[in-house]
Amino acid sequence: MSPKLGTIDELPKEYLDKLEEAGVAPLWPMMRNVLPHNLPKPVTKSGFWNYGKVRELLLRAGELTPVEKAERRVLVLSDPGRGVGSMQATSSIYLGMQLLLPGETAPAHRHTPSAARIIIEGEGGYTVVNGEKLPMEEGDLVLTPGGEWHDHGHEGDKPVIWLDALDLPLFVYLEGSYSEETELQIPKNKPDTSQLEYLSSGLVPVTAGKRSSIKYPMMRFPWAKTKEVLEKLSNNSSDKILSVDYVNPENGQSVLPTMGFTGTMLKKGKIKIDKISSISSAFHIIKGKGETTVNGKKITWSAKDTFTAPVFSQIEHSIEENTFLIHIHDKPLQEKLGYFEERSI
Ligand code: 1HN
Repeated sequence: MSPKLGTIDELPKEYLDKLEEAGVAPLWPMMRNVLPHNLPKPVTKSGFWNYGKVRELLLRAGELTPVEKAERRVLVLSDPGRGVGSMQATSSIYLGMQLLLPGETAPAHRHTPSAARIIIEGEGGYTVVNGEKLPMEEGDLVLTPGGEWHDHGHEGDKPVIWLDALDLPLFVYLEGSYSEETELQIPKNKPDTSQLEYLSSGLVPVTAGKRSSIKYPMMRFPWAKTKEVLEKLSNNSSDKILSVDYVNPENGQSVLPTMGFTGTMLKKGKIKIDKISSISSAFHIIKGKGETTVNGKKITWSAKDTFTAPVFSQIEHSIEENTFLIHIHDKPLQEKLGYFEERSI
């Protein structure tokens, strides 16, 4: 056992005043706050957002605030550990729900943080990324990586709602977050690569690798394909959890530098995750029904709901109906920093 460290109270007032004046502070009373023994002490608490509730409030925002006044009409999903208004859902992940009404557009901009969207509801929405027009269908994962111009539009006749996930908290922390604006992009004659060039894993266009100037070859990952793969895997396995990572089809790396996305099927029954890990997570339910216990707190969820788990959470599922979800996490960031860790429990 290491000794208990000294506290501020043990130091004379006259000395503390001199420290303050000199712009310095003793480390030892603060040391354990930043370096707790054995495991981090996350500020983040598990959060849960019922889609029906957020949807209603978002539709109200559609009546109260024209899109021109919002630029992005979003309700932010704040980490309960930091309080409502906090622009983060976990230590590294920002989440928001965005509404676009028929005929509306959200202007083109680009920024240093990377974003991905999971489409929750509605038809006819699209995102243009660097001139590539990407249809947004329910369950699709659509990327707008850092530094790439993007705008949104809506050609359908009912509201479109999606979940935004950004690595914004990191960029804010690094004081590196900023954006630039431009005119709405006119889609170039550049078809959606998910419907043309990257139709099959293992088969990539011969231009692959030769286009090193293209950092993000594929920006849209249709849900229909993820679902098909998970169902096929499930039919050939007795595993209760089937998972596929979304990767850059040219190099197998995560689709974005810091955020990872994993499509997961959870089969009916009880599933205890037998590991804890250093990643922080958000889970967006595409389809299904069940309960998840995160660090002892029970969350009852169904399709279109979203919940989070801080780093090193203990997670148990009780699945009522076979479930499909997209797991958003920060494993790519942690691997790059060299500290990703899993521990058996
Ligand atoms: C952003 O660019 C979008 O493009 C949505 O739809 C949410 C939250 C913070 C910063 C940028 C979008 C955002 C955002």
